[in-house]
Amino acid sequence: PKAIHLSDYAPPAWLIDTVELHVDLREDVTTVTSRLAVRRNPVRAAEGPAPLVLDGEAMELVSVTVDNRLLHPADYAVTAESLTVPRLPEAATVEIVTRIKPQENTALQGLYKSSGNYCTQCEAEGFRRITYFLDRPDVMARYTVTIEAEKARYPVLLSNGNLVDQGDRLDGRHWARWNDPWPKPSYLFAMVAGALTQVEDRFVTRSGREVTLRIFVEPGNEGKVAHAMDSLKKSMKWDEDAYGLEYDLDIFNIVAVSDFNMGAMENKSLNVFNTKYVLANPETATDTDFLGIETVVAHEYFHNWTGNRVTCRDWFQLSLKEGLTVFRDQQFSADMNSAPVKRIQDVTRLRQVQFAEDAGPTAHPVRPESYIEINNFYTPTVYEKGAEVLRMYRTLLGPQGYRKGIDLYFQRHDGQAVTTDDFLAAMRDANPDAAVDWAQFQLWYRQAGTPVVEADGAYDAASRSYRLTLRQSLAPTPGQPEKAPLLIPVALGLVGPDGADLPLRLEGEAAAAGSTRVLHLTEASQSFTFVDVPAAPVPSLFRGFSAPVRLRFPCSDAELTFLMAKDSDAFNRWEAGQTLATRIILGMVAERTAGRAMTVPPAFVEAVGATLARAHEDRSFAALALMLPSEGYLGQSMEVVDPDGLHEARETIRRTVGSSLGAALRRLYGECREDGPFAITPEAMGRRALKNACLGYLMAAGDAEAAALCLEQYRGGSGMTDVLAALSLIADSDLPEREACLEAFATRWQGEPLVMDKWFTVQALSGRPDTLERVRRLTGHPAFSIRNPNKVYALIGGFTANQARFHAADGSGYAFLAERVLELDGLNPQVASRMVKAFARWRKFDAGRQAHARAQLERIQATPGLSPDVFEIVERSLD
Ligand code: DPP
Ligand code: ZN
Repeated sequence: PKAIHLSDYAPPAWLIDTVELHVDLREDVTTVTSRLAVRRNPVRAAEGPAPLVLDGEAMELVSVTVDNRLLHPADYAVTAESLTVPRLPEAATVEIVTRIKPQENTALQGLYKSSGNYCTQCEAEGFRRITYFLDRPDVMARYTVTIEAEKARYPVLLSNGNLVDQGDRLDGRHWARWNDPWPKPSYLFAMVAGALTQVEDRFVTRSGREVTLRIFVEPGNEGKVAHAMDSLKKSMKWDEDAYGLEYDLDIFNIVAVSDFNMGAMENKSLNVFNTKYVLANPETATDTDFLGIETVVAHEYFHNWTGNRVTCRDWFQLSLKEGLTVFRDQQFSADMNSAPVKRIQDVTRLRQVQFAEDAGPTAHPVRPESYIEINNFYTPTVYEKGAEVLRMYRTLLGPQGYRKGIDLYFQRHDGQAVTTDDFLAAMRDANPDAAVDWAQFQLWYRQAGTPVVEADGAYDAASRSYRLTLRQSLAPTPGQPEKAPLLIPVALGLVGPDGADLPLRLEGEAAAAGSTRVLHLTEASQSFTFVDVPAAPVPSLFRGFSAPVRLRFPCSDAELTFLMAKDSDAFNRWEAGQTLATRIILGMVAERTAGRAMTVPPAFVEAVGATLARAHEDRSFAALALMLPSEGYLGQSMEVVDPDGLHEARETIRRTVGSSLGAALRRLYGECREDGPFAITPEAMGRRALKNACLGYLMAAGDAEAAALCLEQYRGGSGMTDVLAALSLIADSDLPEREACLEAFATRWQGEPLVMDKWFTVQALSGRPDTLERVRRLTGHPAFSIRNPNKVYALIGGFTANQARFHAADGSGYAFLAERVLELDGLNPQVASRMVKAFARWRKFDAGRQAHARAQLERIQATPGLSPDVFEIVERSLD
């Protein structure tokens, strides 16, 4: 497989103005007839007449016709990846007939079958598995699509845009024709044919357009779409209010399918969703699921402007639409729920997965420079770090400056395929007075890795001044040995002895400005002196996590406890607790390594006690404050990751807190029990989260009373959030009821695939020593299928997230994963590649584990016929 480089980008030699697609669906074979109106791209005219080279793979070519003249096979050339038609006039109508077998498509890219229904996934390069095409995002065409199928089996026929005509044939078949008036790249094409039921609603846009909203699901699931529909309407309204963006067609359709590689897909007016992000009721879905649905429905809807109306020039620009759209869905969810809680959740995820990516062999910039397989670049860096870059624009320009930039971006680029540089230029040009070095800011797109910021502060009582020194550094990443300093927005406050924010006046300024302000760290090392500081402050740095960096600040445990209680910035109150917990857990691991007993400092237990005492102020926040950093995230702070030490230390803290604060935890648990009807509101979700956090500590302490509470919650729980929280604790325990509970759950929910996914995950995440054995056994369970991505993510993905068990010292976890990757690669390379990424951190572990991991990576590498997807990740990992 060959690498593709950003620096090789050239505009297409040909353009396609219109596509008329006819798709004839039959059980044995599907025939696709595609009529393309092509013309030479004027911007490439100087180079002389280039042949028309279309992308295409995994299909059979039947015929090629140019301007109604059937070509002889000698008149064109076909390879495994392309069709070349030489000697065309300036413009032509090219008709291509191909045959495909969607029923045998296990890769779930292009046209495939899920639960007997036809659906498509074309991003990034799936359209070339349906017909030959210029399958690149800078070729935008108008589509007219006719779908023909047997009416009884496939009563519903959908594509993008508007239904313009339909009819029945005499032989029991029927057809429907759809036209999409908006030019679009092929990756946004979609079609669906199947036996689906629909739930309908409507939304009136602010300028009065009536939009019909439909969600299509398999019969029987109609009762589980209300939350998704509600989320869609909220998203449509929010985008009008927050960004001034309205929907632009009369129909918006969502189809839920159970076999889907990603979460969902933003095809123009025909979003295709993984059922996981559509179906929910309180019996089957957790609060996390409800929030996930709200976010993903919004995300895909928001793509209609950020992605569809303005799309990417090439796939190196993926973050142009994904980073921006993730940022938009984060803003939306923050507005619908609690902003600080949402921020804490987003940062937790960023650190857990993106910081890990940045620190390993697959590190890449937000705008990558090269790839072998684009599917490998739908990453936390492109998505989540990309969203942080958007957030930094807003932090630097303020809400109004940011909005001006967004408005200019749409004014300039509506209908175009553009780059992250174009986006930056719009932000810059809309804010000519902003004191931002844009060339330096652009480095956030170009440099991989997580910057480290070291801070140091000194208070001088005599001059009443506080001097803050910040130093930034960025370690080398693959292909980038040298790094330049970044423009890092540092939102900070100075907290006075009574907990109030002190006024912030920098030396040389006339007056103080606010209680939080944004400093621009632009140099490798820079000092800032604040004057008129009445007493020694505790600095609160990177409020709201104002930049995606790792902060090192040598403050005392007492200062952290102070910030936990007093900081006016909710994010930093949480952050102080996390920093303290991290420090203590790492200290305990060091004690264990030195052969000493691990002890939990009483001050830490006291700090947790104080959090419990304040918990009623904001229960969702308290639940997050009680959450210890994950073992995976803690591992990122160790020179050599010690998975067993981390697991034991973390469990020891949980046990100690559970037994020392048992009474308070039980009281709080009782207070949080539902006293009204079940509700999906931030308030009710906060109650449940806090209650389950308390239950977790109580179970860790292992007393009989806690076990009884947990079993009672499992058996009598109203709603999946409580049932699953209890089941996870049971699955992690030695309770004699354990097996019976797990079995009862599977019996109860065997007809609900999404609930069975949870059942697989709780077992895969169990800290028990027999977890791998159980996971192996579960791969043979009737509800498991290696062909269903959700099942793979739930069981295999769950297991690789279980640091202590996956990284077992004997290499058994690695061997298991390698077997599954090889099994998957022949079926679904995209999913196989996602799984193989779990090896990427292998060099962070000790020599013994490294040897085991290397052996498995080499075993995969040596396997003939590897997909480019897995090949690329393995190559990088071994590099
Ligand atoms: N389906 C993916 C997303 O919406 C890729 N566009 O992010
Ligand atoms: Zn997206």
